[in-house]
Amino acid sequence: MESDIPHTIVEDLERSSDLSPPRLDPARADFADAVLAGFARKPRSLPCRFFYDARGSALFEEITQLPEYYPTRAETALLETYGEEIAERMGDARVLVEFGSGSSRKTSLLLSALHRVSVYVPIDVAGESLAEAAEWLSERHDGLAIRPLVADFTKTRTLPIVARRPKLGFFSGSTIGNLTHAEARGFLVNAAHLLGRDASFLIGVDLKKDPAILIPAYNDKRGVTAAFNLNLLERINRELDGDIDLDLFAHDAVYDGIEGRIEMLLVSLASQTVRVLGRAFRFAKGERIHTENSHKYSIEEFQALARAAGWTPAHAWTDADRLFSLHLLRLA
Ligand code: AVJ
Repeated sequence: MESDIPHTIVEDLERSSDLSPPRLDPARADFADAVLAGFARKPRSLPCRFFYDARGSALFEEITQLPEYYPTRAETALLETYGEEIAERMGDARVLVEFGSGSSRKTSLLLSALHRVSVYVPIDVAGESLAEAAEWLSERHDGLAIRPLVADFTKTRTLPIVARRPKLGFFSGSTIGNLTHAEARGFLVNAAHLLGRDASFLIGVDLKKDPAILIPAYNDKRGVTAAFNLNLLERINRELDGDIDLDLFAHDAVYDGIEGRIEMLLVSLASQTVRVLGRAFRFAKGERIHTENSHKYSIEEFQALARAAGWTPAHAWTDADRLFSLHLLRLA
């Protein structure tokens, strides 16, 4: 049978008799498709959205406490220092929509300053942490209506509450850095549609800086980021009948100065064959699996990207060490 599947992959697959994946629930089917496609592709890759199962979300919360990982502390300090000024400039909307909300811990700071907001719409793929965050917030913000949306924020086309305008958007933690520049632009264009005319959008953006600061932030001494990255392989073993030997893969984080991004990788420490849902994939020693991009921007670069997506940069706040920035964008 002549096919356009490259020879090496046919070899990989030949050892597995049945090509059709077993019947899986939608969430696992999505994960299975991404893993089987990612392992069949060269270079190999796995989408970073699959970091956030319950264990991954817990490990990320641990990362935010690490001495090397400055983004969360820097952004929280900016919200604490400029919260009132930010709220004033954001205007008196009633609805706050947050993309990739995670634990919503920083959101509480913003909500405390946004006195008129009565409806909060957190969007996140991690259903468990979304529910936990909603409960945590409702204990702290009386009368706030919370409408969680379990979804991939890059694919969200409608919101649970459409009527009310203007809306405020919040995208924290520099999660926009996970997207390529083209994807980030597409996301900002889509967010404009979702938030509607007269919207204001507050976005956290990690700033370009010395790789000597960036690389340890993604490869900490205690190995928490390594565990966060390797958890992707553990998840394959847990959910997709994988037989991956975790000791035969290592975490790595490199800085690509041309693209201006950190790349997280899993490196095969041996020539080996791993199985996922009965399919075998051969890895050479030193072969890498790409698991995450974390793009860094200068203030000007991010403002140019926002303009290209139809937003008007209204203001930007940075900390004294220029580690992190918060951008207020408006939609005319
Ligand atoms: C949650 C996506 C913003 O890219 O800095 C932390 C995730 N990856 N350590 C980031 C992450 C490795 C984080 N974001």
